[in-house]
Amino acid sequence: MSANANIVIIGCGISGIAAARRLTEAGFQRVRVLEATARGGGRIKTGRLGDNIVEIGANWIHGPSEGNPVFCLARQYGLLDPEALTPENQAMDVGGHPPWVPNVFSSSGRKLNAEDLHPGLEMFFELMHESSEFHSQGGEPFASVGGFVRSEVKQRAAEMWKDMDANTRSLQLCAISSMLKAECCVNGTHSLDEVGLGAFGLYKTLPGLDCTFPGGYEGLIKKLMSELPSGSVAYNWPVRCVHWNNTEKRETPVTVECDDGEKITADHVIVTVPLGYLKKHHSTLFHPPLPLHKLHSVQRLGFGTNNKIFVEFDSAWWDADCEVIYLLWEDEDAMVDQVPDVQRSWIKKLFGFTVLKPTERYGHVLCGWIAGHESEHMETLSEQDVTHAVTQLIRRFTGNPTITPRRVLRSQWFHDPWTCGSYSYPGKGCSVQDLENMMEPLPAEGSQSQPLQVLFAGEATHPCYYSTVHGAVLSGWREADRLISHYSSISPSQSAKSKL
Ligand code: 6YU
Repeated sequence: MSANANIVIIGCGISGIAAARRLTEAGFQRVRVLEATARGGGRIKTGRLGDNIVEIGANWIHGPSEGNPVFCLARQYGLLDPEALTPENQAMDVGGHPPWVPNVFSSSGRKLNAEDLHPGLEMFFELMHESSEFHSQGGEPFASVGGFVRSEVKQRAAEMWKDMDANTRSLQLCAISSMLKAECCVNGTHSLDEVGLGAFGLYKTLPGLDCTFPGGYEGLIKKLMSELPSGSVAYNWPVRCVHWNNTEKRETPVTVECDDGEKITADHVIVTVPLGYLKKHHSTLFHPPLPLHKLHSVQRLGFGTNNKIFVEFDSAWWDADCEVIYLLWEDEDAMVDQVPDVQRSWIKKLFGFTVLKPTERYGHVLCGWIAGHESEHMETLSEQDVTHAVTQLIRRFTGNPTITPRRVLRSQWFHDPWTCGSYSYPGKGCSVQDLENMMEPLPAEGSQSQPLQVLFAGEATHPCYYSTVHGAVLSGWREADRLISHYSSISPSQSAKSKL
């Protein structure tokens, strides 16, 4: 093992932190993390809304059970509520869709009976399940999940709902529009028409009912970082370009050029920047440029926006047991997940709210969810404009013109220059090969140059847990392990010679 290998990690999100910890624990002594911003954690970011702790970025541990490294770390550090630790919670297998208690309000100011929407919701979830069963085999009937769902609903509704009265039927279709918008948030995409049907099933869920961090997700970052050697992270240190395959200095094949012009030489660089950043800056971030097959995968994979709008009230206007509020527009029976005029009606893209629980901890706080270009437009508006739009929306749907939020706070992930969106999804035409290309180190296998010069981690490089915190952690460990096994497979004499 060469403790002397000089390793630079770009990005101090959880994947970079996971890689740095694994390497330092294995005895590597020259590991440096370069982070563009003034903080660690990246898309794990805890903020405040008045006295409340709120998550600006990642919210839940998806599938908190033994197979989830985030759950295991959080448990080890004592960061979870006792309820999340129970065997019952870990055993619940909800396939990515927690069975939340809903309240439904419609655009004519009525509170609907959620039971009345059962046929529409049942059909929708059945189709989402079917969408995940194509497994990139080719020959799938539609290119996108959106195309498949719409077409199937039309066919099945004609048969199964033929005896339903027109109003009830229309309401089912409006509910499906609302669910499509919710699914855009889950997938971090503008529209399900952009999510590839063949690759949709690549995403795997873990058992366990999603749980949160009572003290904030960033508590996990603090714990993990406290175990890194002091001084290993350089903040406010954006990287401009990774020069790999250096020909003149063969003993240090990579030079990392920073924004201030400083050049850092390295044996290996682990790139963990978000896919959104990579899509925008790949041409300047790598010299020589990324190989074409890798670039095409960067382009084919999707990276969209999902934002939150937290709203605090003096009292609840939803039921005490309610966990999610769906907003159903009565003019949306065409199964739409995009609005026709983004500037004027962006707020129609907000599918609804999740309720922050338990009430004793948070008071009356909702989290609104909005994805896509409408969400990107929302980011450009002033806080007053967003507050006004949300207030009008809630007054309209509840039919109560006096409801007034106490505080509002929104996230702005698309305009974050180091993230450029929220998280990745498989775009149309994507396959498992694209995710494999994403994680392939440079230079490609078989090259005569020094191996493992540039490695790639981060959520968008995980083959089945992309878009999640646990996917990011596992990707960081994977690339650290790649280097660890590289050095353990070369003989000590070779290793020492190459480092002296
Ligand atoms: C999860 C959840 N969650 C909500 C929202 C967001 C995300 N996720 P990082 O970006 O963290 O780090 C990179 C660093 O690099 C960063 O610090 C940069 O500043 C730095 N950098 C960039 N350029 C640089 C340069 N040039 N030089 C130096 N440094 C540079 N995940 O598990 N549970 O509830 C949510 C959610 C609003 C925005 C989420 C959630 C995603 C995670 O936050 C994310 O994956 C990881 O934090 C990424 O870590 P990283 O290290 O890779 O990058 C059925 C089905 C369909 C499939 N999808 C379903 C899954 C649902 C996903 N759920 C998301 C939901 C929410 C609500």
